[in-house]
Amino acid sequence: CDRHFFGFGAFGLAMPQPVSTVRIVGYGMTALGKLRRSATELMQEALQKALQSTGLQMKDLDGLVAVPSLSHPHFMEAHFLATQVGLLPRQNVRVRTIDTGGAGPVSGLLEAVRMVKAERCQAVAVVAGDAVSSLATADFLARADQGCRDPQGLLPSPCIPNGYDQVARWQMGRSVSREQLAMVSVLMSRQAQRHPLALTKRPHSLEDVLSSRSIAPATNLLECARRADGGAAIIVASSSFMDHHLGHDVVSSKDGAVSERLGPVAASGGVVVLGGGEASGPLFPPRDIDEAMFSCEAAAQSAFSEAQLLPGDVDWFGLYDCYPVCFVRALEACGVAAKGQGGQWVEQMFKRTQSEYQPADFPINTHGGLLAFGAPWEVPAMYNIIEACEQLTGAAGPRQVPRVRRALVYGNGGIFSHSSVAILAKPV
Ligand code: MLC
Repeated sequence: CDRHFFGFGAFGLAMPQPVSTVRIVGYGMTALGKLRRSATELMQEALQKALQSTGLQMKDLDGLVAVPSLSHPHFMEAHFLATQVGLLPRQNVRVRTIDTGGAGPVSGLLEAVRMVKAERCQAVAVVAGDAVSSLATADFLARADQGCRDPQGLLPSPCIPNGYDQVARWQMGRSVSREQLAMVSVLMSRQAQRHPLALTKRPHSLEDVLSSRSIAPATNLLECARRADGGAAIIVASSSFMDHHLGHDVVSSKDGAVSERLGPVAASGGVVVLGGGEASGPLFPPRDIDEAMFSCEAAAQSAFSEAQLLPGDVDWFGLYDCYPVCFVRALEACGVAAKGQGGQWVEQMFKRTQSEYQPADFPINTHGGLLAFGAPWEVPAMYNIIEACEQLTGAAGPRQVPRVRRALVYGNGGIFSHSSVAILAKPV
């Protein structure tokens, strides 16, 4: 019974933790690119890799959250996937589909935490995958436009870039200039150079971005989320379940080298979910844009309040950057930059990272974000979560920011239509 008060105690790794501690204990992801595979295949591969990284098997899961795909949509995506992988039919398994657009992986993480805490699930997978790069452009745009087109037809095709563009032009003159928006893409391309899976293989110059093809009045091609195929998954579990699972594993392991075959997150005791928050906005920008349409501020405030932390307590940020204006607003909403100073903050960082720089100089989106790492529709916030896990467990290699104790991840859905924020920490 004592064991119930110790997280990962059998592994001898951590201090006593209350039984209710919920952790991300593993993750997995596929390659990114034009993969010519279905979204379901990508989800399955990511799920298998996530399970492997925890030493768990499919039979150990009793919960699954999935976000839907654009390329291969299914009625009740989570039920479809759970049936495909043999998780269903089985007693006492709960699965649900969450559609908050690009916020989905963070909403899914928060839902998985609730499933462990309130529904007594022991291990819940959160899975996302999509193949939007393998769709022909016309097909992709027909599907993407359908989701966000406003009934009055104010949003021309491509609706998503045009929707963000309307907000970008509204924001210009308030806290950001046209050049500062373009600098966000340059910054992400610089960060991507340190991640082996990132799609953008060489840094952009400001001129590259400003002279790339115009997609909307103040949005060029290199300022659009970089379309990709890919899948990613995380496993969320209670510390007492993992303690039991790993304890058994240690006993049954012949060579005792359990940690060698586990991923860095499971081997280091998991990443604790300290708090989260969500808030919503309209599906497309209203005719008269004002602050009321944005929701990241409220989501971040809820997350900070639940975690009982302030922005200065966070060492690494994974901020959604589908378009530069989303990133600039996130800087201000999450307290990295003061209100109205987002553009200036970007410009300072642009100058600071012009020559050789350390990950600690710019501890945000160290993988390159949606603009440069890759953006398989609703998957990319999962990359923010995975990068946060790597930073918190010291597994980020050349991207490692020293001494990361707490990380904030933000997912944004639609055209500022939903915000989900989670604050994660390494166990103490
Ligand atoms: C595209 N390219 C990039 C890039 N974007 N390269 C570097 N950085 C970027 N950010 C490259 C492509 O890989 C390709 O290279 C070439 O530029 C042309 O891009 P394309 O996509 O093939 O062009 P096209 O078919 O003409 O379509 C252009 C487009 C489309 C702008 C209409 O790319 C698009 O809609 N992108 C945005 C996707 C999007 O909005 N996602 C959702 C974000 S909102 P090569 O070598 O193959 O020629 C969100 C919230 C939510 O995230 O809820 O989902």
